[in-house]
Amino acid sequence: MASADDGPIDRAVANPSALTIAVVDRIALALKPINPGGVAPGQRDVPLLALVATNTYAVDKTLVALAAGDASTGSGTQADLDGELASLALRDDANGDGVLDPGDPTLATAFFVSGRASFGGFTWTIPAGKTRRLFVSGDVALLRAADGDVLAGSIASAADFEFADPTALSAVFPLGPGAAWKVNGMVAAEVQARDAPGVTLGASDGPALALDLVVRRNGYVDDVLDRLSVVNLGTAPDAELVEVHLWSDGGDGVLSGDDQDLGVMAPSGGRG
Ligand SMILES: [Ca+2]
Ligand SMILES: [Ca+2]
Repeated sequence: MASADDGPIDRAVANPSALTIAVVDRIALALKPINPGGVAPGQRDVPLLALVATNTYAVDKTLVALAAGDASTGSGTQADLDGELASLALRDDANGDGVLDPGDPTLATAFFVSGRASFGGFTWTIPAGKTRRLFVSGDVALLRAADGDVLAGSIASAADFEFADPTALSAVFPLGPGAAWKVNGMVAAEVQARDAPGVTLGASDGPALALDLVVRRNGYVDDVLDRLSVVNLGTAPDAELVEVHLWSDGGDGVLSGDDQDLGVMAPSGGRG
C-alpha cells in the first residue's frame, strides 16, 4: 500500500477452498483432418480417417476392435454407397509420422455392409502416457464408384471402440467424417478393350472388326454414351476406309446380326 497501512500483518490471506488437480485416466481420441481432394475409380489406399489416441493411464491399453461408418454421399442407396469403396483397411501409423505410408502395416481389413465396417482380430497397444495414430483407408471400387459422389468415413460412438479391458474414452462423437474424397471418373481401366483379331482384307471386303470395347455405366448410375472418337492407328490411310461404323452389341458379345448400327462415324481429320 502507498500508505503505512501495509500488510496484512497478522497472517496471509488464502482461498478457504482447496483446489484439487484431478488426473482422470482415459484414452483421448481425436481426428487429424485430411484435406478434401479427388479420387479416381480403382484408386487404392485412400485415407478416410486419421485417428490420434493418447493414453493417460499409467498402464498400456490395447484396442482389439473398431467399427467405422460409411459417411459417403451420393444419389445411390446405402448399398450403392457402400459398394463405392471396394475394401477398407485399418492401418497402424508405425513410423508415427501422421501420414499413411505404404509401409504402415495393415491390422485388419473389412468392407461396408449397411453403412458399417467392423475391424477385428488384431491388437493395437497404446503404451502408458503415449500417443499413437491409426488410419482407416479404402480402395475405390473400379466399376461401382459414381462420378461426383463423395467418399468418407466416420466413427459414431464410444461403443465402436473395444479395448482388451475396461477403458474410459474422451472424444467428441461422431468422430468424422474424416475426409471428403470426390470421385472423378472415368479411367481407362474401366473401358475393356477386347481383342479384335487381325484379318486380311481385299478391296470391298468388310465390315471388319477394328475395335471391340466394353463400356460401363457411371458406377452404380446408368449413363448414356453421346460421343466417341476413334483414332486410326493402322498404316492404311483413312481414304482406304470407305466407312467406319459404330455398332451397339445386341447381347452376344461379338459383331453379329443382333447388333444395332449406330451410324457412320464422321471423319474429323485428326489422327490423335
Ligand atoms: Ca506413417
Ligand atoms: Ca452382337
